[in-house]
Amino acid sequence: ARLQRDLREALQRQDFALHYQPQLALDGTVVGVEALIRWRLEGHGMVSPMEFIPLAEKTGLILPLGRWILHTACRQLAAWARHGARRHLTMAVNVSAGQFQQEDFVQQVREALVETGAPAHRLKLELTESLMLQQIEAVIARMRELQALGVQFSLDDFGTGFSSLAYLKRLPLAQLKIDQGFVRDILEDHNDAAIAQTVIALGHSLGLEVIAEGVETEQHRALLAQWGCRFYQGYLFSRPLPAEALQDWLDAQP
Ligand code: G
Ligand code: G
Ligand code: MN
Ligand code: NA
Repeated sequence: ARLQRDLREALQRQDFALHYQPQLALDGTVVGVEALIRWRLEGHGMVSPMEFIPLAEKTGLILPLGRWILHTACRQLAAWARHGARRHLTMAVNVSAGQFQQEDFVQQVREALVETGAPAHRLKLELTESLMLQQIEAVIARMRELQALGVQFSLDDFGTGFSSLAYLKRLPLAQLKIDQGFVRDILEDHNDAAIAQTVIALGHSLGLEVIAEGVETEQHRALLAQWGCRFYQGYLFSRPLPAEALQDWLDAQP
């Protein structure tokens, strides 16, 4: 109840920030970023989105919050589109199941794109497997509506859900994201190594891009590269950064 009130107040004050974590291709070029929401609550420190996103969904506050996230990410994307050297960068935005299922979600995305002038084809929505536990036909229909706008999709945390592989080929996805839980232990754990290799092969055989998240060391990157993974995200390259720090980080790239 306390946190709920704090969340409501934080929304009014727009006390949130988006941080951006770089995503890199095999050759080290930056291809885009993932937007990750941050909330600093006075007298408490950072509150994890794993804590307040579910609360926001339960209370309906996800509506205005989700709108803010989309607009803020799209505003940044639009700024890059006008900036010669950064015009190719993509913006990945996490969308929780409850958010995706709001009746006016497609309209929210359309508005964010129109109002900011962001290029739709550089916006990538990260969906989770939990969404696939819902009415799959309705989910696919909605994805197609968004796809018609030009928006792309990544399946986040892949391998952690309970869903079957049967839906995978039916979803209009551009990308699979190997969950960091599998990436973390690939150097020591044969099972996780096998899973990571399988996800890479599976994604590619379905014509999807595969990105590994949670890449923390050069050994991890090299092993994933050996298995054919072409996109990377993780502390090895950069933590999620505030917009200003990200600009500096991008400027410092070769
Ligand atoms: O960045 P961090 O590790 O704190 O994120 C924790 C979890 O919160 C991740 O699962 C991430 O997908 C989720 N998350 C982060 N930012 C957002 C956001 O803007 N919207 C939604 N729906 N989830 C987010
Ligand atoms: O669930 P999702 O993939 O959206 O959340 C990504 C989360 O992983 C974010 O909270 C982000 O801060 C975190 N993260 C990003 N890179 C790394 C990494 O290299 N190591 C670890 N442990 N966490 C990471
Ligand atoms: Mn994500
Ligand atoms: Na993930």
